[in-house]
Amino acid sequence: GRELTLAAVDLGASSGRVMTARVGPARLDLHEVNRFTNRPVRVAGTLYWDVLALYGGVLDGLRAAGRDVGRLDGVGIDSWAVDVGLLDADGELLGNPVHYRDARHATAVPAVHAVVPPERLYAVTGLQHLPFNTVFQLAAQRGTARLAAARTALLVPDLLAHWLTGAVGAEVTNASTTGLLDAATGEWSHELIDALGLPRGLFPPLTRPGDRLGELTADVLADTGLTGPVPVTAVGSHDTASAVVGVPAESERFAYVSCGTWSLAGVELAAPVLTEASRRAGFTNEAGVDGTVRYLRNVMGLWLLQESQRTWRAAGLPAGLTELLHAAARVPAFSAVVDCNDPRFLPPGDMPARIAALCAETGQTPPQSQAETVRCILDSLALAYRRAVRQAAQLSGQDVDVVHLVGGGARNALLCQLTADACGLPVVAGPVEAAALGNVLVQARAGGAVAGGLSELRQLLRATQEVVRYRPSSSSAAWDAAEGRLPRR
Ligand code: LFR
Repeated sequence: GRELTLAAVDLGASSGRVMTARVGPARLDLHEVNRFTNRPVRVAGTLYWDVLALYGGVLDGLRAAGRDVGRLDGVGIDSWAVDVGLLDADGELLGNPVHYRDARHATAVPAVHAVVPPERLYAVTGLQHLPFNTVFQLAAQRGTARLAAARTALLVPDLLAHWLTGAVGAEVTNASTTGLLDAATGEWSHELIDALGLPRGLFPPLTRPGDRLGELTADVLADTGLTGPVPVTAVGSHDTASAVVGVPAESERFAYVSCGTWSLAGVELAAPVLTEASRRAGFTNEAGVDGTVRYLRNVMGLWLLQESQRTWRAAGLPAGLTELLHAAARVPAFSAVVDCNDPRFLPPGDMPARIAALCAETGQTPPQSQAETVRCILDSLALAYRRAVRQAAQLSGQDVDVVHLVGGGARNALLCQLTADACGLPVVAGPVEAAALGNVLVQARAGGAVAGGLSELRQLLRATQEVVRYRPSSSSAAWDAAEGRLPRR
């Protein structure tokens, strides 16, 4: 294969980035060309994504990529899941996409469950219940002028790809997070769409990672200074799907924690697990690249830490991550632990206060200092990873002998060590940019620069990316005892 120069657009909940990569049979170099803040905006009580600012950041990134590398052989886009932009009959965007942390989505849960019981939703979609799944978001908008005017619903990466190319589609890894995709057929579920009174036409034809979506339009080429044609290729457009491609696993016996604002902890499977036990345990069967299943659970993740830092900064307290982690390492372990997935942690707000309240409720002494709060968050995250990894293995029958921790959290040495200790397994930390790497690998394969399945792509990762290994140290009895303090799940 020849070498290609590719751009990955990777949008996270707190920042977006455009990276360029040179990829060939023995080469995978990634380089950041633009990073921009993703700042949600509350307007009249609703929390929105500022999607035009994000698109502006993408164009700036493509322009910078053109300046850096001359020409691009392709572009791929991934972002967080579930949220959609609605287009009207003229193809105009009907307002900004609403943020999944907006409280209104959850109000539709009882109405949806009255029409399709949770057991049936799970049997069809295999999707974990999250109160903001697209199915609830759309149900919450029933009767609004906006939904009545909507002709096409586009997930965020599909919306950006539409603006870049004109193409309309729904990439399947991300579509699998809507709660409207049939896990058995891999197609939109007309049973659910009809039962909920949604127009079938809202949901565009599915595309798959590796499909050529189109080319940058003449406008975009002029605006970015790039020379055409530049193909836009479907990747695992759900960031977690790309991050799982980016796990440098050696064998199949691995678990992963994709650790960013959210932590997604689980295993990779060949077929979904749709049992009642799995539903009750809150495991999801999201579509992965190459027909794999991402069997995982959402853990509230570094959000707890990010929002704590924001709260402290607003109060005029120092909140630098390095200093906080340093201080937290000196706090005794397990002084207090919380259930990270308590629904009260979902909306933005004062996390230190919420954590203290939860500790008090469970009869523990609430953390007092910033260091104690950070320690409580990290111990609690490690406990949540331990639960998710063990239960994923147990419910799926997949053996696990190593945990790969990828994403920004891989830089957090204390969290990585605690995860190794909690799981009683070695942790391989990195790459930090797993999602962008998974994004360019899928493009590179579609473009003929690399060949093979996920294991060959991962071999290239192992040959080119740095990782850090952590061995489990502390006794598992301490973690068993800490786990006993949490409510059962
Ligand atoms: C991670 C992620 C999760 C999804 C959440 C909300 O960035 O994509 O997988 O559950 O964001 O979309």
